[in-house]
Amino acid sequence: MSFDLGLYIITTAIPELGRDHYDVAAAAIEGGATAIQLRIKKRSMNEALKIATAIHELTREAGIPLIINDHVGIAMASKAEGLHVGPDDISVPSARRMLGKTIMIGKSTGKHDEAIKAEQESASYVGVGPVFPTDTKPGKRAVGPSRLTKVKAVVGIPVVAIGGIDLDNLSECIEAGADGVAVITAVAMADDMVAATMALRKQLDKTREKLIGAGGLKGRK
Ligand code: TZP
Ligand code: MG
Repeated sequence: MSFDLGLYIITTAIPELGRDHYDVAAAAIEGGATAIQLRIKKRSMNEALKIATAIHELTREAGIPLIINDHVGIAMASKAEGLHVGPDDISVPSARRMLGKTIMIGKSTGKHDEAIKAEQESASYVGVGPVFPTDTKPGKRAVGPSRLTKVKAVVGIPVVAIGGIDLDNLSECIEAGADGVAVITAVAMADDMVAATMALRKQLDKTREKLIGAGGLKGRK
């Protein structure tokens, strides 16, 4: 099955705003997210699985994929549609052996050679970033939208831009070659998370239409 990773919203908990992963996921789905990632860091596996299961009900109903960050066991137990791993997590080949052929496995990459390797190792998509500076990954150097163009030129799998993406720079990422954008802060910290997601979705659709009109969406996943 192929999924649209165009507006890929990543959950987080913002206790000071009374928001937990479920609230972010629910609002993002209502606003038109095309994929949800559960990025849960400081919870017991038991609690994480409960949250994954609850969010999975929502994503299933919406017909969009749930992707689990880091935890292969939770991806397996929740029967999520995807797993996302970074350089310090389980390798793509090991995750693929455990989860099977059909699940989506995403890999965070910085440079184009890492993206090529990820595709060779059976990754389903690559996350590229941080594209712009972001407080979510403090101290990590931004690679800029030109990196998206470079990676897109050398892989056949979808390229998802991540890091500091908001309404003002989303189009730049898509125009540079990204198939989609992954967003935390611009949704989770918004006054109105549903409205913020809707605005991002509208901008994504508008940019895609413009590129299709210009013949520039060929080969996008
Ligand atoms: N990986 C690279 S940048 C990033 C991750 C998880 C953070 C993206 O979050 P934000 O808040 O949308 O910049
Ligand atoms: Mg990770």
